[in-house]
Amino acid sequence: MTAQTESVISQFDVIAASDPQVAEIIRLEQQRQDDTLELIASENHTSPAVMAATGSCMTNKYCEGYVGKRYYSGCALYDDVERLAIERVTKLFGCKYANVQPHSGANANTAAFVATLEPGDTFSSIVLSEGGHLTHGSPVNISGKWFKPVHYPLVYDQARDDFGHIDYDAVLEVCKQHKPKLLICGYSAYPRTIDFAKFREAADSCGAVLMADIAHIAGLVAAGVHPSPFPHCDIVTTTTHKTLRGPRGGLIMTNDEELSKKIDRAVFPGIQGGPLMHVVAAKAVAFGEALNPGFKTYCQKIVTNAAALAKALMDLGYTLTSRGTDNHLMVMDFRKSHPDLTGKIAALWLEQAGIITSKSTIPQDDRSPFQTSGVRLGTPALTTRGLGEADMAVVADLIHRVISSGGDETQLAQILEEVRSVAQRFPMPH
Ligand code: DSN
Repeated sequence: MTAQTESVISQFDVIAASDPQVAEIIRLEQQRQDDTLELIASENHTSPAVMAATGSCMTNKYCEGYVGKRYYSGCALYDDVERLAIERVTKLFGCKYANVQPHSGANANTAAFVATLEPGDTFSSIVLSEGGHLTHGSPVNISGKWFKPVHYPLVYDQARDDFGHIDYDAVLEVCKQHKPKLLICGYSAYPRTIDFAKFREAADSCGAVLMADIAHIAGLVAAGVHPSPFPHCDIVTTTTHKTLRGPRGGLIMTNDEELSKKIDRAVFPGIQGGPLMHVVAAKAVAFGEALNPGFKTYCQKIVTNAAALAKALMDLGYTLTSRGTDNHLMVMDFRKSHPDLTGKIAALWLEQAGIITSKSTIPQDDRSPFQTSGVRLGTPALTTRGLGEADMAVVADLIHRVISSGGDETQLAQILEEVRSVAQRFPMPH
């Protein structure tokens, strides 16, 4: 029995004694996680220590304000843990200032907007359907309702018949023409390395604040496996629960003292009230874990696993956007190999076989975000469980058999059994 399973069982016993209904749901969820292969690029399995901190007594306290400046009594230990989280994360990313209070990546991004823009101001980003994020100007999000997005395009690579790479010339052109006050780089479904220096040049051409949303690649950046947005970017936002392997939450970093003050005011009292201090404590634990030398090796494995999975899928005849990956994720584009298959249906079949993914629009997709023509895959969670490069060929083969089954229930049930036995060979981390 792993430490994670033991800790879940002891927490489970406490919950079961008081609320059997909720305990049963949690037990089934642990079983689901144990028995399936998690390939959602934005998900991971945290350590038992991160989960224990999240479930600790630090959930009981109100701590509006910041270290040494709280609105409630009894916050001294919360100051200690928030200070520790800040010290660790600034060391981890090599920057001067950090706000560890955003409840989520979406809140971190909204706070960055509030800190740098007035309602109606123009900013630039990639559109959600091409790999951007809801909070980068979607018309249904506050970023698109209150501010004016101008989206820069991906470039068409004729030789590869592909739209998978950022068009850095177009970014510069958009900046010169529209003069955004904020330029955003960093994405949710972009499999390639981001050239932050090129974004700096574009931002400087119009005096824009340059913001990197590294939610997906934060762990890789911290480990030095992806180039750092520092010193090029003015503001760096991220989540803490993806490749960084911490608790669910957000984070904002900068090297600029004035910006850091604006960011602090934007987070609290601008858009949030009391911080989730149990989560701040868990962030401190996760940042401590990421400072360990083993984290670099882990992130290197995430990337080599992704490269191996991408190669295996392409060898099986699948098309990936940008024709591969440099980081932890890849997007399967079914339009050529399976023109009638939507991402929605593919993700459903995969789930029936115990392989958990997310449907994804692909650049130039003519299907809606509810249907999509692709599926996004990532290797952080599999790598956490200890799967290696050789196992990626097995995973690719399982995916291929699911897609080739055409949704046949009998075949999917057989594959589910095989997935379970693969998953059981790789118990949760401890
Ligand atoms: N929902 C996250 C993702 O899947 O990429 C982004 O917030």
